[in-house]
Amino acid sequence: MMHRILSFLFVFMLVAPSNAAALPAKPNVLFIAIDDLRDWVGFLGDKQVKTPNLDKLAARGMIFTRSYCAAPVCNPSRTALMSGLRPGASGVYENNADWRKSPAAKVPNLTQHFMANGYDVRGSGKIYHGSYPPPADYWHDFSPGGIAGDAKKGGNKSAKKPQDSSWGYGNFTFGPLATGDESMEDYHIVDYCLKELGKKHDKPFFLACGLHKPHLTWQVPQKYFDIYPLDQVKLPKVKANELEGVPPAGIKMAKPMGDHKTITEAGKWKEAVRAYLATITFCDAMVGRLIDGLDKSAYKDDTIIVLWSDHGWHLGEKDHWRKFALWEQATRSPMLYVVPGVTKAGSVCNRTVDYMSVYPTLSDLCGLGIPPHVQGRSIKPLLADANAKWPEPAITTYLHGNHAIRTEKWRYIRYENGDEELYDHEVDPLEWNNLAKDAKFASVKHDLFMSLPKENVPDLGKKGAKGKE
Ligand SMILES: [Ca+2]
Repeated sequence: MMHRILSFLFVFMLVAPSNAAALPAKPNVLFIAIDDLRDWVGFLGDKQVKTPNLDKLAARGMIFTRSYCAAPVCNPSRTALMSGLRPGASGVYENNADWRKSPAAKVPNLTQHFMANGYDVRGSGKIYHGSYPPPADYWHDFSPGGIAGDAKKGGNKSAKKPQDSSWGYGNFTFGPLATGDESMEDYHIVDYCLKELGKKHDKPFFLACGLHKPHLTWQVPQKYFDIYPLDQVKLPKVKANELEGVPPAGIKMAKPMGDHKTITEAGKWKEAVRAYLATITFCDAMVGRLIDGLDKSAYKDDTIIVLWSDHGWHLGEKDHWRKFALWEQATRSPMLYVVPGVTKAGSVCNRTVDYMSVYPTLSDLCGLGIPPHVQGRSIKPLLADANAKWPEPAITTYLHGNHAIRTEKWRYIRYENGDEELYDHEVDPLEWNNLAKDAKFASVKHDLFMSLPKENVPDLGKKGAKGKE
């Protein structure tokens, strides 16, 4: 019997993934933040997009099929993740609120917590929202535009002169560029990180890489557009009346007479989707460069990789575009972890998690302790066992007093004015059938209602200004 067990163990050790090695006491952290990437990645089952590098990375660790932002907008999402305070606790609900003057700046943020615990903390690119860079003492070193990018006045992320085939209005501009990858700011942000990975580090490091794409504008080199011939591009699945059953507060968020009207009347829906796909694949290539660099470095086996995108994106579902809403498309975004000695290669977790978990999880994995102000919960038990018990819903907040609660079965949206939506994801993954008014679901709704955040501090945003995207 013992012989058989030993044989089994021996075979298991032979086939076990490389991350079966133990988690080091002070692992390094490679923290990859992506901007505006919705659930259109191969590893979450999208059949159209090409994300070979992200898929390869995902296969090394654990993906989350139900991961959600704390807020469906850059500034509040990132503020919540980095500070550990939900929007309802910080008062940062939109891009118009300077988080540096909010309670979120009065608690140790994630990078400060790592600095206080002996880590060398560096980064480049978009980690916090661009309008409100954190004070210099949040990092040992930080380069907003990456190597070479910083040297150019104001970086080089602004819209480039597009080719004739481009189209757009405001920052909603897309089209191929005649230039190469090196013309993109993200290229230089990755370069910064590659340089750090190539150095000898005496202390454990926390290295943050904040990529700007696929945020608008969707202007990337031509080769990424060439991957998606226009006549083969598929639009998201929508029904004839997408806003049927959506209450007034939801319609107000959808703004059907805004982007949707402009884009559909111009006949640009398909081209817009193509440009988003192209920009995602550019982002994927940048992640590929970064991970290749890690794999060639001395830190391949003792570095935790976490990758997350700050929120999702609508491409016409609910007659809505961009983020700024509480439905599945705006709130769901990819998250994955590769943790040596903890995650098994190719594992999939279907529990509902939101990004308030990132701060406590990284602190937990690195043995730093979790500061008492942090509102999320460590998902280390899930990283070790995808099926571990997890009673928490994912919670997303947009503007003051509006929240979405996501469980494995339900999405419940409660707006500040009392309007409600309830969707059963087992039968209605596209959220077409609002059940909130059906008396049959009163007790379901009540249970979900009890999970709503109790704290809704006043909005610190500048009145009448939405803030820069
Ligand atoms: Ca964003």
